[in-house]
Amino acid sequence: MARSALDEMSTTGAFVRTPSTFRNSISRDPNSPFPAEAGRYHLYVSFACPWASRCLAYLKIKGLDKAISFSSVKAIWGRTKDTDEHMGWVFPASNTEDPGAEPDRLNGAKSIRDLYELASTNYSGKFTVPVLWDKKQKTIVNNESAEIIRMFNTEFNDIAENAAVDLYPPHLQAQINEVNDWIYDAINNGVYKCGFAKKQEPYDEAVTKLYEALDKCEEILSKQRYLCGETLTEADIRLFVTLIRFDEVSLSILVVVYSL
Ligand SMILES: N[C@@H](CCC(=O)N[C@@H](CS)C(=O)NCC(=O)O)C(=O)O
Repeated sequence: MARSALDEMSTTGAFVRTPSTFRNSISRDPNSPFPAEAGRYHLYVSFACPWASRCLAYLKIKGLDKAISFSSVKAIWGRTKDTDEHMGWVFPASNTEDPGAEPDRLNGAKSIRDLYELASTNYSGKFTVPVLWDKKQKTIVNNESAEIIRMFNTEFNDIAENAAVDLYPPHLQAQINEVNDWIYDAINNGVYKCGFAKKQEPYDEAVTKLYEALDKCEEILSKQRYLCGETLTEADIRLFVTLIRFDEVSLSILVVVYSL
């Protein structure tokens, strides 16, 4: 079982992502296990992470940043425990140690790994961000950004400041799903397939696909304002957060790989 992205390797040296584990849903139904309530949930992110930043973008766009608190880990991985060699996301000891990063005031965790171990005693997967945390049940609700953004889009509309904004409107859902599919494979996950490839061949394959997909985006966006027409949708947010940190993430992967 992979303990970090650095372990997610096929025998051919290609990066193969494992699915997220915590897949509960927040619901607008007050009787559900995780009801949408102001002040109850916390979003743990890394500003370096495009998946986490999707969720952060939604907090701002939907006007949910007062109802759902958030905090960021340090930009660069560190040792998560003194007792083993695992490297991952860690919190700073003070507000001034790393720009934007804050100590974990909610749970006193030293690392994202600590949060997964608080939520589950037998968890054996990766310790990824984003983490959507329930302060009441002291557990992880969901750690899959694609699902978190859908919940933020619809389930909090009774408390969202911008409830009318719908980034996944029914009439565009089929088109959004279709665009998401190729952009996920070639760009969102594609940059990881490039960054974490251990052999030349899977790297070459991923990088070719990545630049072909970027050209396809360029072609679409030279004819229309957004990926699915004239309105901003989920597909644009998912592309934008990967593009905006294209160079920075490549650089931080290099730093991690060379520091191991
Ligand atoms: N499927 C997850 C992926 C999240 C993910 O891969 N996050 C990376 C950072 S960009 C991470 O935290 N990696 C930690 C690790 O590999 O140990 C999602 O979209 O929420």
